[in-house]
Amino acid sequence: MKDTKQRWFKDSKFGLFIHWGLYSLLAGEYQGRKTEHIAEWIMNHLDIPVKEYEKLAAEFNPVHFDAEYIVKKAKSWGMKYIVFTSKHHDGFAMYHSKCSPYNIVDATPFKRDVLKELQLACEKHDMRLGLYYSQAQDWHDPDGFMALKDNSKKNFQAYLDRKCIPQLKEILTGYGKISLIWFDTPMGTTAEQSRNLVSLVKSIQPDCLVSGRIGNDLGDYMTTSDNFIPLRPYRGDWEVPATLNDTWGFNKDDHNWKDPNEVIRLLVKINSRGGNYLLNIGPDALGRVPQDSIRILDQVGTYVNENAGAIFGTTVLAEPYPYDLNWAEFTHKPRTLFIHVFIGQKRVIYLPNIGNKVEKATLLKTGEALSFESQKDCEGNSVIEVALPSSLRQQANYCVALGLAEEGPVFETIR
Ligand code: FHN
Repeated sequence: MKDTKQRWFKDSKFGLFIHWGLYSLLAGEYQGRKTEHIAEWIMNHLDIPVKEYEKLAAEFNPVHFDAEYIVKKAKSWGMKYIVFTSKHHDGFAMYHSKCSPYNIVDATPFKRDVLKELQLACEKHDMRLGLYYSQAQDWHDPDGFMALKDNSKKNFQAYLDRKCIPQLKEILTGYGKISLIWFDTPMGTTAEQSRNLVSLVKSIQPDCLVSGRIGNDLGDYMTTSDNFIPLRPYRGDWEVPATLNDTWGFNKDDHNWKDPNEVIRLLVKINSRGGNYLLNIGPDALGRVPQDSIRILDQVGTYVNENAGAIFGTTVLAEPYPYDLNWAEFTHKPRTLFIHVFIGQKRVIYLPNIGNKVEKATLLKTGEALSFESQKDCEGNSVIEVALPSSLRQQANYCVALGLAEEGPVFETIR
């Protein structure tokens, strides 16, 4: 079990991942060939030579990038931290790096340090900033790893010394307080190398967290597989990195957007099992956030804001509800059980095996008291039945709070 020992991470529940880089310019297609994979991997999957890929920098001019817009949006969606790709696997620094000219200020006509802009916007709006840094894969450096290719001749330590470590020092010293370094795909990183990177981070910013993807089990918290949610509650600190469609970097052909209702449900499911949901946006070549992402997240944000009390500050239940429901998820605070209802057309909420005395029931977003009955069913199980007002019958996505008499177990086991 991993434990960051940091309250902010445990309490965050919801964060914004931003994948943005030169690959956003290609948007999933290079010289008439389309990638079938995640768009930020296009250089690797389509075998674009380094010298050719480098030329993209001269075209990268994202004049619509607006850090403050993004930060304010994230805030309005109820997100508590942002993780931005300071350097992805393609090796291109999205900040003004002094140790590699292959960066957004020196190599593009845009010449703006977008990380600095993001830092200032985060500070202004009281948003935590984390930085993704691809420590092992670097497809631009001859000694950086490249998945799916032969790495046997590479001197990985030389790459670490020449680029990775100096760049980490830059992002940890030049951009204010960094709450998290989001390492990724450790591949052949040795335990000693992972340890050294962790020590480096902590020596510069002792409170900065390190993601589970540093490798060798040295992260401060557990990072799940992309878009995968643990089946059971996990008591340590953890996070699910997730997409809104099927790519991280912008792909003009990927319209497989998740339904906002599904995203709400995933958020609550992750939170109820004790994790944070780090949900991605992939701005395009001009720095615009796809309208579909905004549309989905605006709806999710409405749910989060209306039901913030059932999301933030919640703790994992000692025992999950003993039945598998397709219409609800539960979160919990001492003496309160929150029932998040995801389908409409319900007349009552009927739940067997609530093993704690229910003292009151309220509709969370309005505070309206709801009438309820506690009884025993024919099998002797405790049952709670909450009457829903007719105004709710056409609605999905609302939360009912049950006030409980005791701090003890919430549910009865099935007999
Ligand atoms: O290869 C990366 C991928 O491009 C993306 O950054 C995700 C985010 O979790 N991490 C890696 C794959 O797991």
